[in-house]
Amino acid sequence: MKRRLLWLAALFFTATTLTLNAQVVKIYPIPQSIAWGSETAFENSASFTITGEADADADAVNLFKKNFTTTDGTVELVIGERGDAAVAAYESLIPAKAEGYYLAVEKDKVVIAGNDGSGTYYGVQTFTQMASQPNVMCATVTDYPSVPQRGLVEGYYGNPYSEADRMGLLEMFGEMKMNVYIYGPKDDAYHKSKWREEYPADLAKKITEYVNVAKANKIEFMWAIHPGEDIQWNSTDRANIVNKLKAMCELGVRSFAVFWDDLWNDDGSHGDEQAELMNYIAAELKKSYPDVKPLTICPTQYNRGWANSIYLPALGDIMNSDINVMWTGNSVVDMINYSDMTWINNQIKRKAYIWLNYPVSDYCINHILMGPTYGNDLTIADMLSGFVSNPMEYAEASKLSLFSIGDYTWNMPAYNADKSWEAAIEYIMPKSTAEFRFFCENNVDLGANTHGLRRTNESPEFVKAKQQYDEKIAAGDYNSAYAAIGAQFDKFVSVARKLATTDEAPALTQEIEPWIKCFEYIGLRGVSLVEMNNALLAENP
Ligand code: 14T
Repeated sequence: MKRRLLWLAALFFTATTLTLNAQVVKIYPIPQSIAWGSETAFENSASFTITGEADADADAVNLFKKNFTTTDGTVELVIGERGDAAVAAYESLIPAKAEGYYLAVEKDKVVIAGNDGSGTYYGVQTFTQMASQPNVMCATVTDYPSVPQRGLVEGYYGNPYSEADRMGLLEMFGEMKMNVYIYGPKDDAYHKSKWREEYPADLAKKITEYVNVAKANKIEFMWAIHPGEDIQWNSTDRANIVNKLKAMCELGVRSFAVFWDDLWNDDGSHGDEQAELMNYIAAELKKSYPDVKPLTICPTQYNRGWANSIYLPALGDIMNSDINVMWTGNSVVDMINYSDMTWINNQIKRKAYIWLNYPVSDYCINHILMGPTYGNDLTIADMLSGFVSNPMEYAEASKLSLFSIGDYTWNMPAYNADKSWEAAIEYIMPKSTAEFRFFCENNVDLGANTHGLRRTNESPEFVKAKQQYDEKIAAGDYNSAYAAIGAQFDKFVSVARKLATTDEAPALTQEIEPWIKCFEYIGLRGVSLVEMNNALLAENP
């Protein structure tokens, strides 16, 4: 293959050392079904001839050509969607599910047959991971997502992402089969405080770029408007909203959300008006842009703790049944369980669209949330219309949790929070994996905070070393007490220095620099403490 992504190679080598055979590549997100053969199909340096290119999804073909050599090929690639002549023989093997695909790797032949264009594209993504080992093994994959919409909502308070941040996330989403990017930065004036106004030309151009890059990666770029702080419930402001969204359509957007969260002047007394406005917007947009997607609403009462008995049922009764309703769970910051889903779906008479407030850190800004993404129920896939994560204002660091959100939402029953976390660490830092893992395991818990979310297993190695220290001190064995804890402090320092100097993820290193520094200082303080003790023991004044 042309571009050998380091993390893929890293995953491969981990797998080989564990299994002592060169066949198993860990694929993320975990496919619904994968059967490995015992034989090599071809070498990953092979070149391909493509059958079906003219009818196949163009983004899928482009991705294949970007990742593999397709001149003078010896291996045949058969590619296309259900209904295309090239894949007619495989039609019955394609899962009849949106974004599903069938992938077969055989002797000198690869078949990638999507149920639709996204399916074909995802088949190419999976094949790219399979071809990360020198000998590409025979295998059959049947795959499709657990949850229809999977991705993020840029909806935190704080610095909106930069263009580079967003492009990096869109690329990762393509690889992780995530299909929605909801754009709603609280500090983008044209989203919230100046919602009536159109973007100036320079910013408008960027929106179009996001739409296009998202499209090429099979992602829906959903643009959100936040009009609630000063909206007047009259026909002028109705028209203002529709006009603004039409202007966004002119920039290429075809998917919209309306956010009514955190209105400190309204706790949900305008439910009927909101619901009717949603229907009105949908009808008006459809007149001019028939291909506009169903709308999404973030309600004012977006969690159970804030819900009265009137607001949500009104939305459920009044709004068109294809309008998605966002929901954060039992409280603002909460993991989602089965009984919550039953409750909310009953209120809104449709499947809720989860807005997970994790790993967002705007309410605990001196922490960075790098632990496993655990606690969401593994049996709720059929109760959801979508599941998106509200991340930290640090895009690169958030990729750790977002990787697991992708894994969880693609194949929910197979999700393992710890394994997914390990794979994400390797994906982000393919070389300094051990060091990055140590940094992450020491940045897990939020500490005391207004929303009450806590994360377990903070700093496990340090906790153990401290326990040894306490035992040794109690036994009067000061030298080995300080040796036990001193090794941990040394590790903090060396890990911090490695992470600060490695060049494998420069954007991440820059983003988390304050935490890396802090990590080093904590270590250095500990080292000084140990040195002081040694001096005392040596009676060195
Ligand atoms: F829209 C919602 F689903 C939502 O969660 N809104 C905000 C969100 O933008 C923010 O990132 C998140 C975490 O802080 O919580 C919501 O914002 C709040 C919630 C509060 F309870 C802001 C202040 C609060 F007191």
